[in-house]
Amino acid sequence: MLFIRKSIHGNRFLMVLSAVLLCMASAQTETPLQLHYNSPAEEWMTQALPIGNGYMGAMFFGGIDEERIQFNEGSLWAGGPGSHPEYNYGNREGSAKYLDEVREHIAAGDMDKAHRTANRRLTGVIHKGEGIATDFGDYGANQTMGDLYVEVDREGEISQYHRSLDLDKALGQVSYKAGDVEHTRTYFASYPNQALVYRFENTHTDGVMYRIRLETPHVVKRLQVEGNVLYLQGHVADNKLGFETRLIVQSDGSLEVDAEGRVTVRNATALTLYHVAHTAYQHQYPDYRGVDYRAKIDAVVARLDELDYEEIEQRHIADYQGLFNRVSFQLNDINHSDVSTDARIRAYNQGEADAGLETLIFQYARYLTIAASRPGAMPMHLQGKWNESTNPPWACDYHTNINLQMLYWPAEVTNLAECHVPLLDYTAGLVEPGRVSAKEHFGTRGWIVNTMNNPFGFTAPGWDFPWGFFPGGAGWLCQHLWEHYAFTGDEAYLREQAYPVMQDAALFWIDYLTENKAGELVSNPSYSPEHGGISAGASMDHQIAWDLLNNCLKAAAVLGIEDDFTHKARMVRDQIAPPKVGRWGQLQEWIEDVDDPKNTHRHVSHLYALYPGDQINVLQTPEWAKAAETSLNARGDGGTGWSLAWKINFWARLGQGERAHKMVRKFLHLTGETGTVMEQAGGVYENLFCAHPPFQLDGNMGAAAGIAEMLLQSHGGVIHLLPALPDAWSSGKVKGLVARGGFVVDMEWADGTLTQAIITSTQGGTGVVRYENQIAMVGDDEFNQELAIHLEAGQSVTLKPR
Ligand code: FUC
Repeated sequence: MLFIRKSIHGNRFLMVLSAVLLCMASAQTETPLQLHYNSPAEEWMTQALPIGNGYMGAMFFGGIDEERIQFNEGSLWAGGPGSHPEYNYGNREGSAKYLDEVREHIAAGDMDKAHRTANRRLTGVIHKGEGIATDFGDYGANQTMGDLYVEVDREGEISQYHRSLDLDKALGQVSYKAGDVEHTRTYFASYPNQALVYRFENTHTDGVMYRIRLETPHVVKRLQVEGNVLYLQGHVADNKLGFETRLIVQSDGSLEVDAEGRVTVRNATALTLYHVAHTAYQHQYPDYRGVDYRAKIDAVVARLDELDYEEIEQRHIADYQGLFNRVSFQLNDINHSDVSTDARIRAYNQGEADAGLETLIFQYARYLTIAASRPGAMPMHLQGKWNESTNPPWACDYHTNINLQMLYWPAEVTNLAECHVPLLDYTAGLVEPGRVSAKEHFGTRGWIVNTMNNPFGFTAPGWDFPWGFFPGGAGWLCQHLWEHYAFTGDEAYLREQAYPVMQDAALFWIDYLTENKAGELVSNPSYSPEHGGISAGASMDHQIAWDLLNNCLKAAAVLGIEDDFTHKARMVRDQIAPPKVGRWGQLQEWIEDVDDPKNTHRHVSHLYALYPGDQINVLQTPEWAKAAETSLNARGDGGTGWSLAWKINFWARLGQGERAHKMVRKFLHLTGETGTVMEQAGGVYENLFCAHPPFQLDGNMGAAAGIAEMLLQSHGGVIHLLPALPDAWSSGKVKGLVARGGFVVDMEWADGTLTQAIITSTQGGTGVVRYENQIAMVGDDEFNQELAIHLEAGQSVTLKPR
């Protein structure tokens, strides 16, 4: 148990000193990386600021008379086992027997009938009913855990208000003066201590009064204060998933509690709240329960008890900077970091150049990744770890037809491989339920997951087509397993965890693909994600299947495996319908040449092979790359937040820096739209969260991946330096980006030309480095566009341009 401290002021000097020392030690950024504002947040989605420790997320508003901190724990979901007696992981038993009928209608050219039959027979199933509070029946939805309110007493006028999120140290801060009294608040989320920490301080000689209460929309079993600990225990109404949130109150003031579980702290000059939460959820099919969350919280609290505030804060900063400081990125000279972030975005939208805002959005995505995805925690959902609703748009779930994967696009290249782990672990957990869905819905071996996935093993197709049909989700997730190896070189991981999961996903495609009249293997029936009608088949399926089999073969080669599976995988890969160029020079979205050149749909699924896949690239498959460009031009430069972000990556892969930069500018368009708009309204909010709209974190991550892709690419066996540098980024430096093969790349450039590149190998190995205007090793005068490098682990090479 932690005791209320009498005085904590003595440690302030130490705290400031240690912060200064830490800052000097890390001094990696030249200008502060900060989001900052001159007023409190009024709106959760667009203005409040996020902190997170991987497990928990919280949004603080910085209200003056009352602070609101909305909080989440990533495993609190409605739906799944227990929510409805017939919950069956979405599966419609025996659905696969209708596949032939659908195929017959397609063969007869009756696409309407094919779609109607598919929509009646092949869809997954949800159950609605009494006691189910979300729109998604027993599929459920991610849940807010609740809100913490802290009322703050004040006298006098408010002045000098400032609210910020510091990305260098992952600290939220609020400061203002009430009359002559200075108030400051600090918010952070500690991964090493598994707690959220909020600290309120003031300079009033007698201290002020703070009043604390917790609220939750869930069933409350206990809301009680014991000593200085506030307990809130409850469960989600429909599935009875238990949880506890615990708040430890420390202050130099006097503490009173009331029967409603409110705590009043009087005459306090400092108040520190340690906030811990866990649930009974366990990622284990079929029950998804089993964590003793109260014991877990006890253990966390016992560890907190051994440290004081300063130590906890320092441990947090050291842990965070251990990841964050791996990459630094500066552009040009102009920097507007002193302007409040909202005003800064507005000026940028008026056409002002602000490369610092572009580096900020890049680093913000890295901050958000660290805050929302740490080993042991759930992967990021549509809003990362921040959701204030019990019935959020799209269930705030795991969408695997772009969104979940995009959330992790920057993880490896921006040197946060550890943060990728929650997705990789989660994917492994989908195999068991996914096998049942593959068998019931497609009559195949292997595992699948479709468009929408909850954490309770819902791997069946969605409950309506076209949107619900997407067995390609599994193969796409497996790309992440392979990429984790490609960047880290972790062979044990590849052998034990990745390869078996990839291989099992490949079995689905080996069984499902059918030969068409042209002798090509096709996905029949299929739909291109959320776009167009039923087909035989959709190009994205073919590209994902090709990519998955190709990655399986690369993995098998690394692991020295050559067996019946690799033999079959090779045959199937080589027979899959390749990308096709259609009647107006476009890359076809379907095997049927039916693309509409006027269509500007947000999904650009048929360009998967260009990014994130690598079946198409400018150097090796220029005709397909040209067709992809034609398609991309037709789709236009608009879109939802994630769609704009995807287009940054496409243009970067096409080597077109100006166009990629145009998409960066479009992505940073400030929108006030918070409702669901499906087309052409994407951008960001004042808090720099991506607006689909509504808020979706995927676009933040996709944009950061795209920015990285403009600076460094490493697909297709080539480490390409500055492949898509726009004029607006004429001078700059970036350190710590990672290329496949485990090469860490530091680059500097001026006047649009590379001045130096240092490449360090983390694993030892060979690579080919490319720079369009030719490079040579320092000390060597043989300049070439491509240069082979051989490095031992830990060894570096310095390259210079011609
Ligand atoms: C897919 C997209 C939508 C949205 C949703 C969460 O359905 O088509 O645009 O991003 O996921």
